[in-house]
Amino acid sequence: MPSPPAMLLGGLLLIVASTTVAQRRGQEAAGRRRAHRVQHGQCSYTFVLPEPEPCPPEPEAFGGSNSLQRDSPAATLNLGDWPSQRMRQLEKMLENNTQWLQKLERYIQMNLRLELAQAQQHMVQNQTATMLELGTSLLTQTTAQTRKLTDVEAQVLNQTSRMEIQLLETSLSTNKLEKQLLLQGHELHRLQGHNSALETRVQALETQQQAELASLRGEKERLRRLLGRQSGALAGLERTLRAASSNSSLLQRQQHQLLESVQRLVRVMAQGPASMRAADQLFQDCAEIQRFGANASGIYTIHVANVTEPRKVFCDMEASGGGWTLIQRRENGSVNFQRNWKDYKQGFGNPAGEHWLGNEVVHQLTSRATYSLRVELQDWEGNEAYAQYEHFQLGSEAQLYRLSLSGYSGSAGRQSSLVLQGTNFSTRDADNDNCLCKCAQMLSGGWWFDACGLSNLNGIYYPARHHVRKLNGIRWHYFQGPSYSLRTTRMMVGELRPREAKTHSEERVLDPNDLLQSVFTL
Ligand SMILES: *[C@@H]1O[C@H](CO)[C@@H](O)[C@H](O)[C@H]1NC(C)=O
Ligand SMILES: *[C@@H]1O[C@H](CO)[C@@H](O)[C@H](O)[C@H]1NC(C)=O
Ligand SMILES: *[C@@H]1O[C@H](CO)[C@@H](O)[C@H](O)[C@H]1NC(C)=O
Ligand SMILES: *[C@@H]1O[C@H](CO)[C@@H](O)[C@H](O)[C@H]1NC(C)=O
Ligand SMILES: *[C@@H]1O[C@H](CO)[C@@H](O)[C@H](O)[C@H]1NC(C)=O
Ligand SMILES: *[C@@H]1O[C@H](CO)[C@@H](O)[C@H](O)[C@H]1NC(C)=O
Ligand SMILES: *[C@@H]1O[C@H](CO)[C@@H](O)[C@H](O)[C@H]1NC(C)=O
Ligand SMILES: *[C@@H]1O[C@H](CO)[C@@H](O)[C@H](O)[C@H]1NC(C)=O
Ligand SMILES: [Ca+2]
Repeated sequence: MPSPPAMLLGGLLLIVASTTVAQRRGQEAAGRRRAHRVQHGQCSYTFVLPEPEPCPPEPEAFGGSNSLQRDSPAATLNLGDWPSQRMRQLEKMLENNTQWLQKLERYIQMNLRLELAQAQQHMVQNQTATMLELGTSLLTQTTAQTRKLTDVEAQVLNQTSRMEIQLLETSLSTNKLEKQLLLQGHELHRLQGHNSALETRVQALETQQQAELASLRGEKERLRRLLGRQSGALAGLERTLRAASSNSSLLQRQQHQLLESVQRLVRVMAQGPASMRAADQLFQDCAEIQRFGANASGIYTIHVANVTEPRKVFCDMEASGGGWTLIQRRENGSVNFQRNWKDYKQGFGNPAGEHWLGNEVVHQLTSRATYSLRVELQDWEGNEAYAQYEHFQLGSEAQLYRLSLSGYSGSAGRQSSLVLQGTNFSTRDADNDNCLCKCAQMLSGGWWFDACGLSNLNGIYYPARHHVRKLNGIRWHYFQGPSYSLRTTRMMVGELRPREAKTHSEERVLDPNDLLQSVFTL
């Protein structure tokens, strides 16, 4: 690429060249020319300049070919008149031109050389600079590339190292696993060995156990037989035990009774030798109880011989010396006395109130000892009377509870209102009287009816103001007549004693009644 000074130089040369061409044409017309050659580097320039010789003017050709040449010579031409003058003029002009040209040439030559050298230097410098620039840019690019490359390399290295590390790790873990595998294999081998040893041991044990089992079975069989024998023995023992326990309950009862007896004995001992005899047996009647020490009227328990059940009775400890066992009482009509044979046999009512003790008990009682009978009566006017029989005895049921009385005394009439001997007992369902009729059904209750007799203390209880003219009421003929129904009656058995007997009983040391009662009711 040509530098600007070089181009300027080129342009100048072109002008010179064209000028030279125009002059040469003119010179050719004249006839002579001169060639100048300029060598610049590889390029060589040839200048063809006309020789400074006088030549006839050729206005048309001259003026039309070159403007630069037309300026001055044209004017001179217009003024010229002739050839000599003109020639000289032209010569001068030519000379001037030539000089000018020479000067120019020199100048150009000088300038050209300088410019060329400068251009050359510039170009070299520029090229060097560009080269340098290129070099630097290349260098920078190279360095950038190198940096990138190093980065990539580093990354690759990093990855490679990472992979290597991973590989290492995996190889390590693989190694470890291999080792573990090996160890486990060893362990397995060991265990297998152990196992086989154990198996043999187990087999040995099994055989041993089987042997033991067999022996145990034998033992078990033996034991079973033994067990059978023993259970038999046990059953026998159980039977004996049961019998023994029943015996023991029996013993307990006996012990209880013994204890009672002991308690009683202790009390008797405290009272002295007089009552020792009474403690030996259970009390048969109120007289015994009174002799034992009780002096208060009330309910006590008696045990009558040949009568299985103990009986509760009311004991009157005051009337006529006390010790009386009540066998009958009427007082307010609270108990029904219209009953059959069986009821009169067994007894009924409440010992504390109205009641009939029972023919059987009275029979048993009066069969074992001598008894007196005391009958107490009260009418509705408040009068009291009594009838006493020194001996009183009742036959058995087979004897129809036949009545035996003797030794009458009392305030209820000069005579007894009861037939003294041989009167049988009758109820509405047992007609044992001496009448063709049935006295029990006619006169109500159960009694020793004759035909039908002068008394019936088991008749219908009539309240106040209804008690007169009642044949089936509570009657005692020699007290209030044949049709007067009494208010209260009591029949009781005991022993008649003279008045002195009471002082004898007062000498005794007596226990509190409630304590005694609790003992007797056991
Ligand atoms: C040399 O290079 C500079 C810039 O680098 C430019 O301006 C100048 O024209 C150049 N000269 C030549 C002779 O190429
Ligand atoms: C030559 O040219 C110079 C100027 O370039 C001028 O002054 C001088 O008069 C000229 N001489 C002739 C003879 O034309
Ligand atoms: C690899 O490069 C990661 C980030 O990409 C870096 O954390 C790690 O330290 C490098 N490893 C090495 C070995 O240079
Ligand atoms: C139970 O006692 C009676 C006597 O009370 C006796 O004969 C009998 O052998 C006793 N029974 C046993 C199993 O001891
Ligand atoms: C009452 O018992 C005695 C024995 O204690 C006996 O001899 C008698 O026959 C019995 N009487 C009756 C009526 O059972
Ligand atoms: C009869 O007398 C008894 C004992 O005294 C008593 O319990 C009962 O309530 C009396 N009955 C009548 C109806 O008065
Ligand atoms: C009482 O009954 C007996 C029979 O047990 C009889 O022989 C006797 O005659 C009767 N007495 C009277 C007074 O009827
Ligand atoms: C009964 O005996 C007690 C003493 O134990 C005596 O105080 C009381 O008066 C007696 N009662 C009768 C009715 O005898
Ligand atoms: Ca009859």
